[in-house]
Amino acid sequence: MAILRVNVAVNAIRVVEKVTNESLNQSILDLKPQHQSNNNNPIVYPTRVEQISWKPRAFVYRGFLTEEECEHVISIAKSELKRSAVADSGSGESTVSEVRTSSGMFIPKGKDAIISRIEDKIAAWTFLPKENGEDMQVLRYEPGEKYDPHFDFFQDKVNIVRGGHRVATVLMYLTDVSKGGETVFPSAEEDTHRRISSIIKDDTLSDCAKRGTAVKPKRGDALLFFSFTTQAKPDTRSLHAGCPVIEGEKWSVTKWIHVESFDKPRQSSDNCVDQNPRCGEWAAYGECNNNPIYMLGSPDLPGACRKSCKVC
Ligand SMILES: O=C(O)CCC(=O)C(=O)O
Repeated sequence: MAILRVNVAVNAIRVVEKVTNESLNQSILDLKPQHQSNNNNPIVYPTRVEQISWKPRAFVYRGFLTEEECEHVISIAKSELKRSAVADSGSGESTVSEVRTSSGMFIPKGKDAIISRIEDKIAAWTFLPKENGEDMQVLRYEPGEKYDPHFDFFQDKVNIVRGGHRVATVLMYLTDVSKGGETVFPSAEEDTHRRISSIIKDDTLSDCAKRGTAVKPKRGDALLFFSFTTQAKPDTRSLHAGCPVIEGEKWSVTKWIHVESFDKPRQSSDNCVDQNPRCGEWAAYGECNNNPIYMLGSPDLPGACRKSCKVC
């Protein structure tokens, strides 16, 4: 009798173990990375993000894009590539230059469901509104092609009219590159330990990449960096370059994100109207004095609440 009771108890434990293991397996399955939840809201996984620098603020998200998304972006761009251009720092005009020798094209925002999904994912990761982003730019670099060190914030007054400055950049790698093609930040504040250990760990880095904090292109990975400091000043440490590709081909896609909506053009500065319905309330709280750049504007850009701040 006693043996029977023990057997019953052992079997009961086995049943509990089986149920527990099955539900554990089930919950592990549920935790497997998915890029899209069932209700179409994008999911981002903070644990896949590594901070690579604090000055400038730069982060890499491993496996941000799926294989399907990488292939889709390349297939849209392939037949439409043209030689890349740069913005002239005085006039803001787009000009072809030896500084940047890749080919590229722009994909209109929300072109199809996959592009929209990528844009939703970028907004969810960066916490920056989708409407502040430009159309994505696809780039292809063949061996020898590169983008010399430059800033993503504008130095001219023309390009900031729409959406204000570019505050952040998300650069997504669509292919691995056998050699070269790294994105490098030559002025990043040195974390010597990290720099040395990454060079020792990775002797495949090109000489160009060894001149700063570098990210090696890996299909699906995304690099986010900010061109402004936390004090809202252009961050000169955000200087960055696309190192020459030495072997293979590099495909990437860039999303530049502005401080304000890129979709809704700002009213002209002659127009004395508030840009936000809450301007009156903010002005009453003293925001015209406390937050003058946003409320009143700067020499480059009119503020959003000029009417309520009584400066027009
Ligand atoms: O290709 C790269 O790694 C850099 C690209 C870049 O700097 C840009 O598109 O602004």
